[in-house]
Amino acid sequence: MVATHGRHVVVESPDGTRRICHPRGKKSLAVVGDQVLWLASQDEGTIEKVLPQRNLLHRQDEIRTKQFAANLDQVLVLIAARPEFSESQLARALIACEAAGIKALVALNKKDLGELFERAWARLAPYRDMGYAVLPLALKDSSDPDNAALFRQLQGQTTLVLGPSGSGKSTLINALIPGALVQTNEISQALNSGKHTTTSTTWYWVDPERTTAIIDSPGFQEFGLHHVEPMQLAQLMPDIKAQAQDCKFYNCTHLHEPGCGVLATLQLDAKSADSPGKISSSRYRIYSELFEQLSQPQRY
Ligand SMILES: Nc1nc2c(ncn2[C@@H]2O[C@H](COP(=O)(O)OP(=O)(O)OP(=O)(O)O)[C@@H](O)[C@H]2O)c(=O)[nH]1
Ligand SMILES: [Mg+2]
Ligand SMILES: [Zn+2]
Repeated sequence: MVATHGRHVVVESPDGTRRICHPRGKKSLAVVGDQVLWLASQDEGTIEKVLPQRNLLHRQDEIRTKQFAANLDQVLVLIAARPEFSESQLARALIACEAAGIKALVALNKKDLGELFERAWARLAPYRDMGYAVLPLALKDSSDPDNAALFRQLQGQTTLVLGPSGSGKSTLINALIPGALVQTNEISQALNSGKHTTTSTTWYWVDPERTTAIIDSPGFQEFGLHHVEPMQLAQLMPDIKAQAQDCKFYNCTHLHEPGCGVLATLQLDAKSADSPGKISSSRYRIYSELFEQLSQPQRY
């Protein structure tokens, strides 16, 4: 399954030919990356069966839109120096990847924006420290060696590109596949007008041998994590997880308990400004806010 357009989808056969298919009932609702069995009906087709998935990434946001992709090798969370990224949304995307058991890397685009870039890069320090690959990017400058470093990480993999609107996801597809001609959003001309913004998730082959795949997706504003249990959360945040090993209670929420390894680390950090390998105040705030949110009864 290589694309979704509302109710119908595009399916690619092993020989590379593509055709429009319609799901047959709820059970055959497929997402990009799914392997499906389909039956021809004239020049279109119906999806008869979705084969078992190796993994599935999903989110649910306030307006209830779900986006999915399945059978991924990795997720690239692409953010940029402008628009300024929300750390909370970045953290949520990474938590969703951990929950789905999918490797994630982070790239910060628009290196040409000088001080804005430097500031954004500094905000990513906790993510480097907790073990994520965080790569600089300059997609506007095709000769920049940092781009080549990222492209190497994509080789031979199936990668879903996730990120807020305007970070350069479609620009990345165009840089990797010169013939793709994906429409990109020129924010300078049409700020927030939604012009040429990506509206559907689409699979692209990077090489003619079809060994490297990259999946473009619409930008997200909200990254809902309704499927994560609050007590699961600490295990999905590597920096919190590392300190939670020391908690006195096995069911510690890391919010108020005595003998909590996470709270102890925060107190230490407050005294010595940059003790490495610890938990930043913004990360802990994100943890506690998310814990609270996920503990509320579902609003929908
Ligand atoms: N300054 C600068 N601008 C860039 C760079 N890379 C991409 N852009 C611009 O950023 C804008 C948004 O790029 P897109 O590729 O459309 O962003 P997107 O992530 O696909 O956005 P959505 O489809 O809305 O989710 C465009 O105007 C690009 O030309 C860069 O390295 N530097
Ligand atoms: Mg796009
Ligand atoms: Zn604790």
